[in-house]
Amino acid sequence: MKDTAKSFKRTLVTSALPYANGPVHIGHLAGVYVPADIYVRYMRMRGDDVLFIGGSDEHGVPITIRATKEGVSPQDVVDKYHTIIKDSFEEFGISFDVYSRTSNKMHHETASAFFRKLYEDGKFIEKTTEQYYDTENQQFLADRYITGTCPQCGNEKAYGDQCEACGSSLNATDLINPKSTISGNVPVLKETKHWYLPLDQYEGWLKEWILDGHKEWKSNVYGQCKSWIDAGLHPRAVTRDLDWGVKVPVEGADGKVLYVWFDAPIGYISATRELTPDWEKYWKDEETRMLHFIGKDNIVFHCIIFPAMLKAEGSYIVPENVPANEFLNLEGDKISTSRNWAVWLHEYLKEFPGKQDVLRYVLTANAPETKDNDFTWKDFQARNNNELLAVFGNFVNRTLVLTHKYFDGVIPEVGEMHPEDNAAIEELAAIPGKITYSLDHFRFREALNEMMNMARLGNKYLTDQEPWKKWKTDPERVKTIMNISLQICANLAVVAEPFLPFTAKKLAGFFNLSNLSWENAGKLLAVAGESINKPELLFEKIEDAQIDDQVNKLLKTKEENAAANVEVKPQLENITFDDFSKMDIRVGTILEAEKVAKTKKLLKLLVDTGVDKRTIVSGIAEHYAPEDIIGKQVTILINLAPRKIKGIESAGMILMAENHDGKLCFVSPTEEFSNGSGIS
Ligand code: B3M
Ligand code: ZN
Repeated sequence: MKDTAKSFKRTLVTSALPYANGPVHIGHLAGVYVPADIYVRYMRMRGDDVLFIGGSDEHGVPITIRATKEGVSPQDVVDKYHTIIKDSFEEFGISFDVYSRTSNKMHHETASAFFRKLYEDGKFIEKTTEQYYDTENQQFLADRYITGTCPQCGNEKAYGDQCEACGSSLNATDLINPKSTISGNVPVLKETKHWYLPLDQYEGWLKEWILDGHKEWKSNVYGQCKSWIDAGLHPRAVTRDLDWGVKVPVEGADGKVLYVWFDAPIGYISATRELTPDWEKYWKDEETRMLHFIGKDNIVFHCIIFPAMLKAEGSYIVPENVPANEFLNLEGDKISTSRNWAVWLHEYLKEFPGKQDVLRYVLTANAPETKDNDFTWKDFQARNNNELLAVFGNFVNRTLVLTHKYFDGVIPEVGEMHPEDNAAIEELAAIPGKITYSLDHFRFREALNEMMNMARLGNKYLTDQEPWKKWKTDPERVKTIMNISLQICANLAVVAEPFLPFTAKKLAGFFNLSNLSWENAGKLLAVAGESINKPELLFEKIEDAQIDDQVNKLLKTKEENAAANVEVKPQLENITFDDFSKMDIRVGTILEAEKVAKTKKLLKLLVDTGVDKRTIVSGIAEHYAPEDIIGKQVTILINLAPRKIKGIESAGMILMAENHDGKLCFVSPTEEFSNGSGIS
């Protein structure tokens, strides 16, 4: 990779704008905001000129669908979730320089002006085409208002603009078996005019810029771009027939708004404008390095469509890198807002107060950097108890407590250095460079592991040197041991800052260190003769009960989803009364029951039908034990033609109700009835 840090004057970091249609969850955090925040904190510590841009994406169909569902206006929806998202990011320590929103005036103006510029420069194609229309709701069906089968991968739940299963970007008219998500109806085609960005015209430039020029991009990102470009690009509509969004600012566009993926990335520009009058420096100067932190489902928009827009406009820079992540799953299942299968940030903050860094740690240690990964509550607990607490916390605590015990909290002088002391100092000095290397390559897991290696180094050094055994006999030696341990602690305050900012702040407070700078990492920061403050614990044990609560909460969600997902089969074709009266259904009693040998499902029953006593074979062995059903009254279709099942002649059928999960139960009279009673 190029040594980008040197050839640029400043860095603009953008992080995907979350849709304000729900709160933020751990998938968003692990994929986008935690790595972006680590990176920005690291750059700030290096003294680099960096801006960190965030905001809520408040347009698009996800918002209006949510509004309909909650029975409120789209503005109500975005007001509610923007506030929840913004507050929870802040409490979690995501250190945006600005967290804006796309429903504000600045954004509408910026996005409108951008569109107009392209319009006036003749960069769009104006086309009247047939688009899907829901006649019942009298509305065109854009994006998530329409679903159907993806022509690329066969996923039956692809949206009108994108298939989330294979990542393809689609036009609604590409879908097979399209269906309106509003009414469930099959839509009709109706003519409408839209503006298209001819992506095909940018193919050559994109090839050169990405495929030839950015081979250092992460392989998942580069690979997606390549398959897009290789497949051939097509003009893409950038307007929609919807009423929620940025109005299309040209004549003859009543009732039309900008496509959400046209306006949302411009939100990065609007937010920068909102932050500083100097915004153009960050967007229009080749010496700015722009980085987009996003999840994998956003790659095409940030690597192909937005860059083509910026290129078409003409005065903007394009991203230098797009370190997109794969997805984080939760307990083996895809995270989903609509299925409430998530760990929501605002809930986590309430349920684990003061434990921001634990989640930041776990999400980074487990980050889906090169492949999808899984978050489990057990792993969360283990990483806290066995890593943060047992290694990092334990080392710092022992060092500070012993310093207070032996030296009244005053940092002792170093005496004669032993080889193990020199080795520890050398190792300490080498770690920041390794973290730097990993962060410069957007390898956050690796960087975090190096940070933890510093804590491991300290923990091992202290354990091996056993100052508690030497205090009585060799206090001079203990001074050196404690000095070196304190150097490692103070350094942890520096290198932990990007990853665990709350912990780093506490640690720095013990040493009265201020203005932590990356330049100092690896140096001897604890000054002999200075006092350290009273220690407090950095991490606490997370108990099984807390984890059980979280797991139970998820189990409850699973049950609720299962109940809500009960699919009731549609009614069969009508029959006549004559058809019905052909069925002779009677009350009967089970007299004998036994399992049919070598089968899993079958019971052989002897039943008293009132008419006779007969054998019926029934597929209920997985639902009833033979001994439990003797004497049970049931209903029986007695004139079903007899047939042989496993060599046994079965004369009739016991009627059963079947639940959505396949569970069977008898349909019995609610009080004792005489055998042979008819059912009509
Ligand atoms: N709101 C999509 C998403 O949350 C979208 C990102 C916009 S970034 C400009 O996946
Ligand atoms: Zn697909």
